[in-house]
Amino acid sequence: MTAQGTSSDSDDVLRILRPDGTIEPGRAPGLTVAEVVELYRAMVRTRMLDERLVMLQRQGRIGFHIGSLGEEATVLGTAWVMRPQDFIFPCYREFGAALLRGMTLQSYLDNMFGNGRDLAKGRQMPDHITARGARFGSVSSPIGTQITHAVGYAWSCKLQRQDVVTLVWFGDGATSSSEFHNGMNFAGVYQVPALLVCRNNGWAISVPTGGQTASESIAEKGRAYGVRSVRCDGNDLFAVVAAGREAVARASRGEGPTFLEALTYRMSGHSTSDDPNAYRLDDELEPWKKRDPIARVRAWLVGQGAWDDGLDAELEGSFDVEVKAAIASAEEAARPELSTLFDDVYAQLPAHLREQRDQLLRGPRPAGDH
Ligand SMILES: Cc1ncc(C[n+]2csc(CCOP(=O)(O)OP(=O)(O)O)c2C)c(N)n1
Ligand SMILES: [Mg+2]
Repeated sequence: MTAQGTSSDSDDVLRILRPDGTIEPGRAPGLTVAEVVELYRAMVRTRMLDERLVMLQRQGRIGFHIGSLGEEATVLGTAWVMRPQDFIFPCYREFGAALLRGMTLQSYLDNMFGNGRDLAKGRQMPDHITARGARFGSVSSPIGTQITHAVGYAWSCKLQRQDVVTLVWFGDGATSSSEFHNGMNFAGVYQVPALLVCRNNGWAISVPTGGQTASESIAEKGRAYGVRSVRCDGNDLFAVVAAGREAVARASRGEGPTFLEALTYRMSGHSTSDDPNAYRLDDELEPWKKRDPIARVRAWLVGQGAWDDGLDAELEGSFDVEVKAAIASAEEAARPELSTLFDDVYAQLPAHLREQRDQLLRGPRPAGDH
């Protein structure tokens, strides 16, 4: 079985920017050149970080990384359309969006090293970020749980008549989870202001989309719940932005949720803990390399006279300096204090936990003291 389910050539798939950087007849980019430059820079930075973090993991300096290689247009395009008051419920591949929303690079890297400055206090795996200030919730690893969170939050905003739309990302595999069905049903019945985005990247670890569902498309599953459901080429930044913008405008006008199936491809392994050579042929990557979401935007920008090799070198050079400094600072920063392990669960620490904390802080008991 292969990941054929992700073909973005069907007629019901919105496409605007072709792989060669030209625009489909009758369509427009929908973004200014300056906006495209900003998004292109964000996509390149996300990819550079992805590559750097894999190297750090291979060198044993961080424990884990899960990236968005090949999925940058889906992730950054949908984050881009969200307004400042909107709230994002992430999956685990969307660190680039957190940075776009205002999380600092240093804060992200503090999480990757689990140091004492990490907003998750070093208690989470790397990439399990949280950035409340950017209205970007905690990364949800248990498959699909963020869907019900996003729908519930959107419902509460609707009840309180607040103009807030929620965005939630999840994978193709997550559409088999009970949380997907609970969330979709609730979204449909209560017509909540949410944009639900399935990054259909062809794989759920080693299970191809074709082995995940017998439905003709993932979008079809949303229609079954009365949720407006659309598909777009997830490697086409302009199509992602157009579909996302319309969804946010509708939700804000009280016209309910949109389910967006973005057809893309996971160009890397599932995470640094996975070896895709065990289940995927390299041949499968080739057609997707030709549809690379970043190369496509670059080709359009070059066509507009707005980008060239010199600007790439400048962008890569300055980001390299920034990343190296942030990595050095994150790596050198002190680890979280041991005592903080006991914080944040109880307002007043119960006696038995106080005892355990004090024992821990005293260090190992002397030999023979049993
Ligand atoms: C409830 C639950 N079951 C199993 C897992 C292990 N797991 C982690 S990621 C994953 C596959 C998810 O695939 P998909 O939803 O397509 O997202 P992708 O990783 O492709 O972005 C699985 C099975 C988990 N995290 N949670
Ligand atoms: Mg997937």
